[in-house]
Amino acid sequence: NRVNIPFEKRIELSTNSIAKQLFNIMATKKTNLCLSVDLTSSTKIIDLLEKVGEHICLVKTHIDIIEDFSDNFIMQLKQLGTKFNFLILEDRKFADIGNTVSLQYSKGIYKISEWADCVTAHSLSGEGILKALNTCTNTGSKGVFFLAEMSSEGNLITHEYTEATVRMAAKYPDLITGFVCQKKETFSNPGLIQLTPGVQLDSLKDDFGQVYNTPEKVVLENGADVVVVGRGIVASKNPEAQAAIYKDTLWKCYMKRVSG
Ligand code: BMP
Repeated sequence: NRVNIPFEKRIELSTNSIAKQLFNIMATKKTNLCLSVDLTSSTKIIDLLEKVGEHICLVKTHIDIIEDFSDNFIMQLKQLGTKFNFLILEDRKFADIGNTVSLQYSKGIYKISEWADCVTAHSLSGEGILKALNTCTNTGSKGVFFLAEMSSEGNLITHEYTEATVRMAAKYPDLITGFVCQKKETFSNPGLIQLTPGVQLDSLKDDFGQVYNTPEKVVLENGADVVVVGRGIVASKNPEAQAAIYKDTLWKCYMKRVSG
């Protein structure tokens, strides 16, 4: 069962270079925390990452919510990634036809393909989206977290949709880093990474349908490898201390999972 195999061993089972890097970072830094920096000010994001960079393996951005976006911000973000050894996931949730996605990925103001180690994409529009992301010219290695399930209540993803998404991903072993999903049964390939959002220690939901689970539930029961925390850290009074708490709690759950 993939969830009982330690990250070190899963490195060699990966066929995507970003998945290999991420497993490696998690094993070395002993953290499976992904911080979702859903802030609208680039200076606030940089300040926050200076404080919590040591605790995270991955930072997840929504680049289109930033009000003072600049190329300098990207430069600083990349520098922090190198300094603290974390990767960058742009949570763009591409969902259009392949041709449009290839433009959204590499052009416009954000030029996502130039700086994001990996991106998220929906399977809704079909395989063309993966073809497009796969052929886009990009200097380094790249990865895709494919949306197989969502955390929000009332979402329209069915069991059949999830299964078809996992089958679609299997055709692109070089490109797929893993799945954004909620359950351990969703996929079995130990070379792929389960990225699970919807985690908070102090809250069960928000006002817009987000559903939160505890670290224990998502890591031990539901098979999350990398756990996404946004407001649980970002909106707390002391993000630095909170990030350390989430990191320790999540890592303990992971250790329990692989040793038990
Ligand atoms: P928060 O922990 O503040 O609820 O943030 C969760 C983050 O994860 C958001 O950036 C959201 O876009 C993302 N997300 C999610 O909440 N559920 C999903 O199913 C997929 C996501 O990417």
